[in-house]
Formats: sequence, structure tokens, C-alpha cells
Amino acid sequence: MSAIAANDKANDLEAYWMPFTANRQFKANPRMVVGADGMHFTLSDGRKLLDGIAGLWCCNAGHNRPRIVEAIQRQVTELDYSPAFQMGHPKQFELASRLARMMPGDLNKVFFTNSGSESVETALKMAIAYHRARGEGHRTRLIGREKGYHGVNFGGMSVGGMPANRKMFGTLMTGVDHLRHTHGIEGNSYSKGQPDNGADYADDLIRLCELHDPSTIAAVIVEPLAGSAGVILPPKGYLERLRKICDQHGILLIFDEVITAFGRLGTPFAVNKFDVEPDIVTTAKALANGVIPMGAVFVQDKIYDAFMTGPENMVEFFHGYTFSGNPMACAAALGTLDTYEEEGLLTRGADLSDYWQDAVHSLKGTRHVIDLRNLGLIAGIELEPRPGKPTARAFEVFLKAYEAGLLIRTTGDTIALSPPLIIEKSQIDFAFETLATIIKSLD
Ligand code: PXG
Repeated sequence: MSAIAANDKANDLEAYWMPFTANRQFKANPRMVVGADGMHFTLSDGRKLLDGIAGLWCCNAGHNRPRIVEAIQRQVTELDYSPAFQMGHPKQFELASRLARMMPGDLNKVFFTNSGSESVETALKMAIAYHRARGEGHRTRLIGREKGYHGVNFGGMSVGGMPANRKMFGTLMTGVDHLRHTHGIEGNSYSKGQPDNGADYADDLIRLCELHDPSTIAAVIVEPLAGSAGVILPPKGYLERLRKICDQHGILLIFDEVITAFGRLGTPFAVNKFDVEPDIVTTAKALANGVIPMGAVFVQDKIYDAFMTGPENMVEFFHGYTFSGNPMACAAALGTLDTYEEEGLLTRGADLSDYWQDAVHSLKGTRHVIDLRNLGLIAGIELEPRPGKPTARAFEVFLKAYEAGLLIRTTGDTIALSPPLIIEKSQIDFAFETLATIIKSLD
């Protein structure tokens, strides 16, 4: 192809296959973002859009934050890349130490990845390899939960419980089973914060232990609060009970904190919020404020220690990514943690959560609304699906909110909100007033 012909295609929308997007619809009516600052995106037509979802649950400090921008600018001229394997650079160690200090309990060792999906694969592999290192190589089974979302790779899809993944991508991994989800349990509608009913759903794990024999089970992975399936909160006592059953049977408990980590629930991590310590925690998203892709897996000391045997010249854990702990991501993450710390953002959600909760539940009684759920700075607004047209009503809200200057997420017929933690009360008012008006106006 000539250079001229290639140039003709420069602004063609066709080449890019967009992820998790209705490509044809988008390309017919593109929603193009060209800038971002604080709580707002700027669109190509100059309009501002209030960011109601922190990008995709990741820009917890908001956009264009000076500490992060400066950290990246400095880093790129100082050290752009260093090999991730058999070489190190100081910021990896500084960041890991700082993260370990933030995380409670024995979760003191940190492994770097580039995304939530990679954090999940890493955690699952660690769990299986940990048992093997301890002479329990028979523990290979993984337990997830219906409606769980653990990213898009084969391990994460397998332990996840998203029907679309099961429909589209074949048989997935073998040796996986699932707990029941905790959505829609009777008596839990319109709960403010954690619902009262359903702790006994954790006993599904006992049933799976009886079925498979606990000695075959390596780990259980759950989102402490499930985001992607439509904001599903853990019933009171549920996570505690899971922890107890895991302990009784030598099973590792993994919390997938990809959306809950870094202040989303009004505490630094869900581990703090629910006061339950898992053996492994997966994170990503807000670790580097979404500016540079990065994830981190936290493990208890006992897990790391189990690997530190054998000849000292041997690689202990046969796993890692070219970009694990890369200098740019580490610099961005350190700038992010500085911002969180200086502005008290990791607990700001707790200060705002009453106001937020009142705003969420002000939608009670609004036409089409069938449930409202909230915790920290998360909201789930569940709409009655249009007969025969699931997801259509919520997607219409998305489009109308976009027109009205508000960015939301929808999953199924649930609207999810998870704004940057710098949100002001007047912006909370704007978001919920806008949504109320739109929802009422729909068929
Ligand atoms: N685990 C959990 C719990 C997640 O929520 C992933 C893993 C995968 O992360 P990566 O970085 O590989 O995408 C996620 C991602 C939404 C939404 O609006 C949620 C996610 C991603 C995009 C949108 O529900 N979660």
C-alpha cells in the first residue's frame, strides 16, 4: 500500500476493534473523549461530562492530578524501562514496601502485574503452586461464584460466573466449581449498606467440600463486593463465614479487590472494611489511578515463604510479565499513593457515604426502579427490564445521561456509579437529579 493510501485511512474508525463495546453502534455515533481534568471529561464537541464511574472504577483521585503527571514526566527521562526478570529498580521495592504497610495483617508480599485479569491469573497460579510447594499437590481445584467477574483470561473466566463467557468461549478450565451468588435474596431489597440476609449462602462451600473432598480444593476466589455483575454486596457475616470454612479445610481465600481496593468502600481496602483477612488479595485499576496499567497481588508471608526453598540460584515462582513493576507504572503508582495520602482520599468515601446513601435511596419509588444498593462510594440502581428486551432500558439511560453531561456504567439493567473519590456533594446532587429525571422519562 502506498504511503498516501495509508494516510487516507488515518482517521478511519474502522480499524480499531473496541473492547466490550457495541462497535457498530459506537462507530455510527462516536462518543469521543479528548481531555480530562478533575471530575470531568471533555468531549470532542467541547462538552464536559461528569465522571460518575472514575473512568472504569480506576481514576479514584480524579483526572490530571499533578503528583501523578509530574512523577511520570520525571520517570520517563530518568529510567524508561528496566528488565523485569533478574534485574530490579528502586521504585519497585519502594512501592511494594509502601503497599505492604498499607495492607493490614500478614499480607506483606506484593507481586506486580499490569491489569486485574493478570492479577487474578497470578493469584490462582500462586494458590495451586503454594499447595504443591507444601507437599499438597493434590489441591488443584478452584472455587469461584456465580455472577463473579475476575477478568477476561481463561483462569479468571473459569472461576468467574458470567454466562456470556461460558456461552462464547468454550469449556474453560476443568476442575472448577462455583458457590451460588448472593443477588436477589429475599428481604434484601433496598438495603442500605450490607444486606441482613444470606450469610448462610457461604455454607455452599461446605457442600462443595463434601462433593469434591476438601483435600482437592486449592482456593476460593470471590469479589468482596461484586461490581461487574451489578453491584452485589456481601450479606452481613457472609465473608466471615467463608473465611472460617476455608480455615477449617486448609483452603486459601482470595479476595478479588480489583474494584474495591484504594478507597472505594471508604477504607483503603475491602479487607479493612469487612475486617476479614484473606490469604491473597488481587488489585489493579486505582493502584496507579488508571493512568498507567498496573496491578498488584498481595500475599500473606506464609505463601511467599513456602516458595523460598530449594537452590538459591533457581527461580522460585515460574511466573511474571515483561512489564511487571515497570518503572513508569511504579512512578505513577507512587504519585497516586502520594495524592491519596495528602488528600485523605482512601477514607473520604466514609465521610461522604451517608450523603451518598441518602442520594441513592432518594430514587426509591421512582418509576422502573426495582432495587437500590450502596456501600462506600458505590451505587447500584436496578431497573425493571423491558419485557423481551433485557438491558435496553438501562442502555437508554446511559445514552441520555451522556447527553445530559453524566457518565455512568450499565450492566444488564443495573446502573453502576463509582465516581472519583474527590467528588463534591453538589456533583452527587447533579448525578442523582439527572438520573431521576431520565429514568422517569423512559418507557
Ligand atoms: N476482577 C474484578 C473484580 C474486576 O472488576 C477484573 C478483575 C479485570 O480487570 P482488567 O484490568 O483486566 O479489566 C475486573 C475488571 C464494570 C467494569 O463497569 C468492571 C471491570 C472492568 C471494566 C468495567 O463493571 N472490572
